[in-house]
Amino acid sequence: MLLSNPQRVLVLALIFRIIIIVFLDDIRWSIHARIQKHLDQYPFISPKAAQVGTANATFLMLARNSEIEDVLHTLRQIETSFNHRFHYPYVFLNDVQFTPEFIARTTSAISSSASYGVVPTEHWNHPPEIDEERLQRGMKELADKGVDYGGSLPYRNMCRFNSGFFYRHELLQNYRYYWRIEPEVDFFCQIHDDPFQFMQDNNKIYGFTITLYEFEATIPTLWQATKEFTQLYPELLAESNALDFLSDDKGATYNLCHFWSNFEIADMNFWRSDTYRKFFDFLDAKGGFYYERWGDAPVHSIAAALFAPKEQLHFFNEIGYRHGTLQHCPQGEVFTKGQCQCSRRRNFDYDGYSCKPRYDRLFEQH
Ligand SMILES: Nc1nc2c(ncn2[C@@H]2O[C@H](COP(=O)(O)OP(=O)(O)OP(=O)(O)O)[C@@H](O)[C@H]2O)c(=O)[nH]1
Ligand SMILES: *[C@@H]1O[C@H](CO)[C@@H](O)[C@H](O)[C@H]1NC(C)=O
Ligand SMILES: [Mg+2]
Repeated sequence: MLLSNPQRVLVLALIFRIIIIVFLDDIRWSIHARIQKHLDQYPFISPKAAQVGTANATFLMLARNSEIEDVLHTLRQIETSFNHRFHYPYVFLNDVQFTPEFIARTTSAISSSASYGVVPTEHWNHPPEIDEERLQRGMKELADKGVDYGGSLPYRNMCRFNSGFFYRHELLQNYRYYWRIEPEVDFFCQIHDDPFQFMQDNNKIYGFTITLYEFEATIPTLWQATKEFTQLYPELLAESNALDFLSDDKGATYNLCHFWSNFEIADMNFWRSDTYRKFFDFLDAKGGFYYERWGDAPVHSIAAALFAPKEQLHFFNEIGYRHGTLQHCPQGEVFTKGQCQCSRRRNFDYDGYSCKPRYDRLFEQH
């Protein structure tokens, strides 16, 4: 024996310690690797995002409690394609209180924070000036024609709210840009560049992905009301406006083209402007949101096309998007860069019912 008893104990203790350190380190590394793998699989919970969006912006969804499954579908789509990298907040609005279940499940589905609000009744229900009898007649007429939601009062409330009130909600006061999303929509591509930042950097006020014709039966007098308004306030028309997108005869008649508003990335300061406030109040006083069934899509589109220069509108080609049966699927390099999952053959851009050719022509003249 070279070592005495106490020395042997010391050496053994040292060896033991080395083993423990190496072993523990091993365990530490393996735990670390497992966490990393977990984070890679579920980028939503990654604490160190490569990028974080810094624009003054939020997602906005109006939804009913009963739509929870379709809402979750949309949230997974938007998180996977974009927001797990940018972490923009969400605002959820409803005409009644959201249930604890709706709040818990949506909060769990997102990588950022959310706030939940109720729409004030005076922003939702029809104003007292509306003639009850005429309203009932209007609803019956449209329902008899078989028009979608023709006989629905809640749908009319929703369209009027989305036209003239959402941007006044207290939960939206801290934001300038919003991205409107709806239950049960798809986002097909990886959105690498921040669309909000793009809006801000390029002074855009309205962005869209799909444009099409409106059902004339829902807006028989909307264009007449618009013409009355612009004759009253000709100075509000933007100099290089997009009238040719809305009309094929210099404004005499409306060609029914509009941006599909279930997707919108837009600047609320445009809706908050005196010009738009005047326009909305003028339309609202006509009662067409109720006696007819004016949609927020044609109302927003007409305003954006007439009261802003056409350079402030934007087609978001890189955002592959589906709502219902219509979808925009990027073509060519944009499809590849975005790793898009849509079928390139299913693309509405140049379908017979699309207004995209008219939009393109706005920027081709001279
Ligand atoms: N809270 C609430 N949300 C509503 C109501 N009606 C519509 N919405 C929401 O408003 C948006 C548009 O309504 P939809 O019923 O999808 O109407 P649409 O997109 O024109 O028609 P679809 O093709 O059927 O989807 C969706 O986000 C709905 O969740 C309502 O009465 N209450
Ligand atoms: C964001 O925009 C809103 C509306 O324009 C504005 O009131 C608010 O001050 C802005 N916030 C920041 C941080 O710029
Ligand atoms: Mg919808």
